[in-house]
Amino acid sequence: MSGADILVQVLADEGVDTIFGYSGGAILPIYDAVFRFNEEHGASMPLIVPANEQGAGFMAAGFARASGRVGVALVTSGPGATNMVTPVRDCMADSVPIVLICGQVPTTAIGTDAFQEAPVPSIMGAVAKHVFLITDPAKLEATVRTAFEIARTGRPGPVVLDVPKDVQNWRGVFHGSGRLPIPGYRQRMKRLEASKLPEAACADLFAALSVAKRPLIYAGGGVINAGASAELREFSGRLQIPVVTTLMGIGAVDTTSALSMRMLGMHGAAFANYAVEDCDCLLAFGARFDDRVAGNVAKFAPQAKFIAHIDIDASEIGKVKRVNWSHVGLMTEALLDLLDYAKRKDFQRDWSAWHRHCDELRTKHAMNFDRDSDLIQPYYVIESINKLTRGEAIITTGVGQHQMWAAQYFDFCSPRLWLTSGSMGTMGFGLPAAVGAQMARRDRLVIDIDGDASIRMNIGELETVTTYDLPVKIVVLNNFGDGMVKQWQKLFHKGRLSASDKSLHTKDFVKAAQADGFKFAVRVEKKSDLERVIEEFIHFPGPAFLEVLIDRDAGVYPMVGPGQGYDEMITGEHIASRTEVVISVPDASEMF
Ligand SMILES: Cc1ncc(C[n+]2csc(CCOP(=O)(O)OP(=O)(O)O)c2C)c(N)n1
Ligand SMILES: [Mg+2]
Repeated sequence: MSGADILVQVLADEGVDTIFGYSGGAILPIYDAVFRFNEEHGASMPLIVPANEQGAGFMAAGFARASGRVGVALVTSGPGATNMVTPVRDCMADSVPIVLICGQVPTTAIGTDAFQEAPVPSIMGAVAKHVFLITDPAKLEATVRTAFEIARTGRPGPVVLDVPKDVQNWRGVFHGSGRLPIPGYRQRMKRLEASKLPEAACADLFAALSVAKRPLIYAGGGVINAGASAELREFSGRLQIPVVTTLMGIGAVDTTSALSMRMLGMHGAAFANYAVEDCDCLLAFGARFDDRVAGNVAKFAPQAKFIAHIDIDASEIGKVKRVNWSHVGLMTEALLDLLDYAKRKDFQRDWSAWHRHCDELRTKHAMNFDRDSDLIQPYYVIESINKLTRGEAIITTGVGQHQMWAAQYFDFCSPRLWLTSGSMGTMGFGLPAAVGAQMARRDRLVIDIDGDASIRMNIGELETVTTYDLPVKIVVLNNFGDGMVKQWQKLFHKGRLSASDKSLHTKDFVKAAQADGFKFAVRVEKKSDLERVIEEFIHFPGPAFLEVLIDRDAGVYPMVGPGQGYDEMITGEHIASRTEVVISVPDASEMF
């Protein structure tokens, strides 16, 4: 077989059923091999072609995030590969497994500044979980298989395969098995997989819990990546411990459940942040005390006498916050070990006073906004969509205020429904991620909640939606500019809106969508039209586009400023702040 045929056969063996990518000279043999494979096997590996390789990267990421499977992207050398740098870094930062296959100039031309040559191993080496430059064609088959193994095991991440054209055209024997020897990595994985929580460690954790009066779980994306949401729900439910999640952890527990205290952090719910302020025992599961959560590390969870941390990545333990107890291992197994211990010891505590306190926080400091405003408030848009989708839709976003409003006001009943560029915060993520998610989950309603600036970044992918007739729903919350940037400029730069106001821009989003073949493309300007149009929009059977002209001055609240503690949180006009309101339990330390 040719190297290209071998590579495609390994993809098929790995269960790949969708490839996102853009062709070009240095990758032609593999594109041809995919074509022939599909001819023989009834289009079992469709190629989804974006407008720009960055789109393919975020499609593969959306596919991976929605399904938990490895996303695959296939691009040419030089500019094709460099257009993928942002999605690869984005996947690394959010621990998303993808395999990116890049064409490369022939081995003899590498280093000569050949046509469309780029130093992919050095560029991607800095941003990917791992990069292979395949110079020995005899190792191609094993390397492709190993790339999938590395992408999906341990802390998941992006793996890049740089495949010179002569390696694609080489002819050799397909073995059907075999991987590269990567003994160090495999030993680490084996240790992780075998890691049981020792009885003594369980005893220590439960000893801390037994004296805790206000325990809180702080769950991150690691729980979802590990497929441990069910175990987390069981753990939290059995022990009756409330849960806050990070932006990446949204959906790990059902946000509508009694024990969910929703999202914490810079734009977390006020009640979530107050719960963090008040807790005396914090269990961090698959979370990493990121600066959007612990902007001021010393002031984070100031009353927690005991902090426990479970993570798959040893380098996260103690990286930001010193903890009292830690375990490096698989999340599912760790939670099952803890549950098993709790059952065997019949561990039970009455935390009803703490539950009442959390309920009170939730009621008194509920999310809210100006409901009487004549202008369309973005929160109202999300609430209205949420009334129809009820926590069951896949939501993707761009980056900015709209992203935070979506995180705050949508419900999520299950994991892998909330797809957002968390750590990198990459504008332009939403639309291609929605395409990838819809390819992975044909049965689900997929909605991209986008910003007018974010959608511009990959607006070419509107056409991809209609080309493949994907019933993706796109909402642009148009505030005529980079709203989040404006919010910071108002707060920290005396309102000088340097390069962030777009009120003089002339883009007609509806016409743009129509030009790309959208049969449903509607702009809403009046509040009274909103609910009716949203109903039509959500129930439209094909691709649909909705632009909503929102209050340009709407802000994201609450907000904990960068570097600040939660005690400095501002909650805006419509969410009650604890420093202004008298609550029945003003000093958490005196609660019990
Ligand atoms: C690729 C990229 N460039 C710049 C930024 C910085 N940035 C963060 S939010 C934002 C504004 C986003 O505007 P829009 O998409 O309209 O969302 P809004 O905040 O208005 O809801 C910018 C420029 C970024 N996150 N990503
Ligand atoms: Mg905007």
